[in-house]
Amino acid sequence: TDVQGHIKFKDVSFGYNNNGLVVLENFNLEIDPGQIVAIVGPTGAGKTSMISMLLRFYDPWQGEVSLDGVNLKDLTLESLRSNITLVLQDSFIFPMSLADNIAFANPNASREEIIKAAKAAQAHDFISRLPEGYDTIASEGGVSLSGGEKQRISLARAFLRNTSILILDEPTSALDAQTEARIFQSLSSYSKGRTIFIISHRLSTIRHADLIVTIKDGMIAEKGTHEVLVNEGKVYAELYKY
Ligand code: DCP
Ligand code: MG
Repeated sequence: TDVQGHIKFKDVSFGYNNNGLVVLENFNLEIDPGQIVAIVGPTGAGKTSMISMLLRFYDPWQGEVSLDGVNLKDLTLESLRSNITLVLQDSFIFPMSLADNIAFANPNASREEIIKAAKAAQAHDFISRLPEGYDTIASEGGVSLSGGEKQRISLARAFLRNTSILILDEPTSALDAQTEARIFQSLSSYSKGRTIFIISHRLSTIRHADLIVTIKDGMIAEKGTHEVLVNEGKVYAELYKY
């Protein structure tokens, strides 16, 4: 069952039970499908915590998070997670061929589909240069990949998974700015009919996002496009200076 990708955080308060501190407070955010939403904020601001609630790794203390108008708590974890793909900074590569790594969640994918996803993730060129290409076995006695190569394999895996909602939590931290910018271009064409969240500390990459949300002290400090936020001269403009 496919979802539209309309996401709403309503009056969400959240913290971790280990210390009782509030991480997000009165957090409100509504996202329409088809948007690339960048989440920006200083380290420790609560960006990863916020997206963790979408997959229900954690639930809000108060308020609710909903998908297409349904409280996440009323969806099965299975249906929720089959509609959301999450890519983290530390990508996991399995000791199998690069093709199988990319097709990990889609074992029936054709080679053409795998290559298309690899191209979108800027992984096709480096894979093609390997003597065994897509049949190269990663790690454990095989080829070991650089951090940036691993990130691109896991991005290709995410593109191939083809879900309505894609969440990228600093998935391009090991890539150079140009490669990251090219991946952002792939994301733009991929975003039609999907909701994409991207967390990145590299603001040059996310400046073309449809919506930029800055989080500070557990709350949304501001939201808008790059141009609007730079002119506002507050949190985003301050981060953008560096
Ligand atoms: N925190 C916690 N227990 C966890 C995870 C986080 O107590 N299991 C705390 C650490 C921070 C706050 O919650 O004070 C927010 O952490 P996030 O990981 O959500 O912060 P960011 O993702 O915004 O930070 P970064 O940019 O460093 O990834
Ligand atoms: Mg984080």
